Amino acid sequence: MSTKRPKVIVTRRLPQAVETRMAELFDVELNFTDVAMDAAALSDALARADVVVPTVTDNLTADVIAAAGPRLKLLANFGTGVDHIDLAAARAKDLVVTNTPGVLTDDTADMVMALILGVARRIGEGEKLLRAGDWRGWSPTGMLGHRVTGKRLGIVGMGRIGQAVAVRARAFGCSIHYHNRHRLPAAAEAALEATYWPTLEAMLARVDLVSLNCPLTPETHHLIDDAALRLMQRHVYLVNVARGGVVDEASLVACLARGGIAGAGLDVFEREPTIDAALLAMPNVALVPHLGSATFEGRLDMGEKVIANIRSWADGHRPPDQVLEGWA
Ligand code: 8YV
Repeated sequence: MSTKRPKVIVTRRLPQAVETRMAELFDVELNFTDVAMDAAALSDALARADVVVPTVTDNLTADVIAAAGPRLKLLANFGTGVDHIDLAAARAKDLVVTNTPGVLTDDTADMVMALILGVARRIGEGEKLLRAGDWRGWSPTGMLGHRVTGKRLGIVGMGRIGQAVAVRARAFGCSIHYHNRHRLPAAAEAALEATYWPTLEAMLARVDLVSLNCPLTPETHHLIDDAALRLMQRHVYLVNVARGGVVDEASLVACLARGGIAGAGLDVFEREPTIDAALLAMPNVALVPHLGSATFEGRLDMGEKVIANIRSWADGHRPPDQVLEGWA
């Protein structure tokens, strides 16, 4: 057992109920300012705690982790993606890393559908028009979008979230295509009537909608680059709820500007919270600020998972959501 009442430092504000429960269970230090920690603040946290609870806004680089204090044993991430944590450095320090998979699957998949519909049916554009007081009334040719029913959806990354997107998209009448490192078991593929594409390139050239649902790893960094974008057909809508770094944003902007694809729905960006000015100006791009898992229910569930991970670690067990080598 590492310690009975571990010193836990939480880097951002969490839902009240989660913070209250943490205060009951742990010697917890909360961040009431909710200001994201810079490298110095993170280093200080890693120097003093047994457990740090980071989020996607904490850049836990190799240097920051290498300088962690001897007390630090666990990085209990509040979130599923751990691309902001240098896992090799964590391993070298014998740190356990945990995340919160499963509980944000449905919310994130819902956001994919919202963005597909948002960009294809021009919801943001329409709302902007109304709010600006510029709507002159219905017209037969006004603000036409594209039908989602019947389209071929290409899912890149067929894990939990990718499969949840497939379930939803089927209900909207889309046919499901996917590319993944591993092919799904035959039964899962049959249930989704999904077509597996061993190569991403071949799939990108054949689909109407693309949804990115893979984690960001060295292998998926800029997976959607200029060459990949040039394979897509001009009527394609690209949706990214994964990580900004999966897409080469500069190439995406250039592609949209030349009409290489019809539009994009983006929840994540390469340099959050900075958004490329060109994207902000494009009417055919639906933009939301990393809201994929942003539901009250989801955040409570994520907090529960973080607590369960810390508790089982403190009790000397392997935490249920330990991120193992080759996590992605
Ligand atoms: C979270 C996410 O809000 O869990 C993830 O990987 O991308 C988001 O939905 C965020 O990561 C919390 O740290």
